Amino acid sequence: MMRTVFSPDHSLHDPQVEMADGKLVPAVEIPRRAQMVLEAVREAKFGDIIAPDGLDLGCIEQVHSPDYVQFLESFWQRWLEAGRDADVTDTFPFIWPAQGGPSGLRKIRTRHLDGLMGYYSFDAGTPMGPGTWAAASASASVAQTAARMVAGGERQAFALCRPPGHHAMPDAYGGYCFLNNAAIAAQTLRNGGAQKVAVLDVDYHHGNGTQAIFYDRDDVFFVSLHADPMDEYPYFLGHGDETGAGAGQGFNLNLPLPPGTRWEDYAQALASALARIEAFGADALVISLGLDIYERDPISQFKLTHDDFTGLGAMLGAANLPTVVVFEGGYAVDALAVNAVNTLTGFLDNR
Ligand code: SP5
Ligand code: ZN
Repeated sequence: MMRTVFSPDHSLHDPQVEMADGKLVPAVEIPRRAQMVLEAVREAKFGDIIAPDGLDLGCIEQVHSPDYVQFLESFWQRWLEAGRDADVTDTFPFIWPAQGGPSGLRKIRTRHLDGLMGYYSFDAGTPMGPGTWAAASASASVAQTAARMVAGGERQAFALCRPPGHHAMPDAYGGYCFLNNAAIAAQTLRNGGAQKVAVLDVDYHHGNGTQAIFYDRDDVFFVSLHADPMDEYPYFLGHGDETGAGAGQGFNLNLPLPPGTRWEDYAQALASALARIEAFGADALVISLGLDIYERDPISQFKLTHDDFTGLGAMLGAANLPTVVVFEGGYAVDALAVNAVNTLTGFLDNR
């Protein structure tokens, strides 16, 4: 049995276009993604589908800066107050503080909205619109509710989050992510009594936000399998030599894999990730479940088949830890249903 937490408010984040390859192209992180997964888990009868409880803002501010959260919450009002077009569906930052130079990086919170958008973002590929905060905060509350269920004794729960979260930094959005749902789930488990939490990220892209949030902490072990950032987004984090800092030294593990990776090699890396999590002695597990490792994902280059997701779920279930599964990426929309159901079926069959 596995209950699913879901909020229909995800559909309030409804991007139409995104910037990619020098063009405005149809957005891929769209409401239909969550609808497909919802219908699939309903038909699979894994367990009840329940609504989230209210948002615990205090917990969110344990992983994101309060001023960033305030920026997200007030963004659309600021957009309108700045006299911008109220009919715009998608906004994009276009200027960032430069990284280098003799005086180093100056991050300044400007009065002007364009400066603020650059201050609180790290890419131009993440449309933000009028309903983004409503959807992102609902998505975070979905993660919190699922984590509270597991902290309260349920063996596993599925947080059907949208928008996704694992790229969201302590104080910056990007990669279609605004609030880091997996980090919020891990923090909720910590607040609920778990001493050691592992976050295992199997999305195609490195979970740069989750890594950054926990990089100097030894109570949350972040482990990620992803396309080598030498070849793939998010490029600037996710390399194998990033192992944590300060008290967190040794509590970050990146396992970059080449684009084109198939299940056989993927499963081998996953086995070593799970062995490291076992050695860590986690009390609970958060899985960042990106279904963009699928062979026909439109923006990704791993080669997992429908059947491979059953094997993925089986290996995750066999870790035999209290687990919050958090939905992340996956853009082959019509394949999300079978890939999600196969993963969760494999998981539940191996508990
Ligand atoms: C949560 C998640 O999976 N976020 C992914 C964000 C990826 N953003 C960058 C996508 C760039 C895609 N370029 C594809 C080129 C195909 N012509
Ligand atoms: Zn991804």
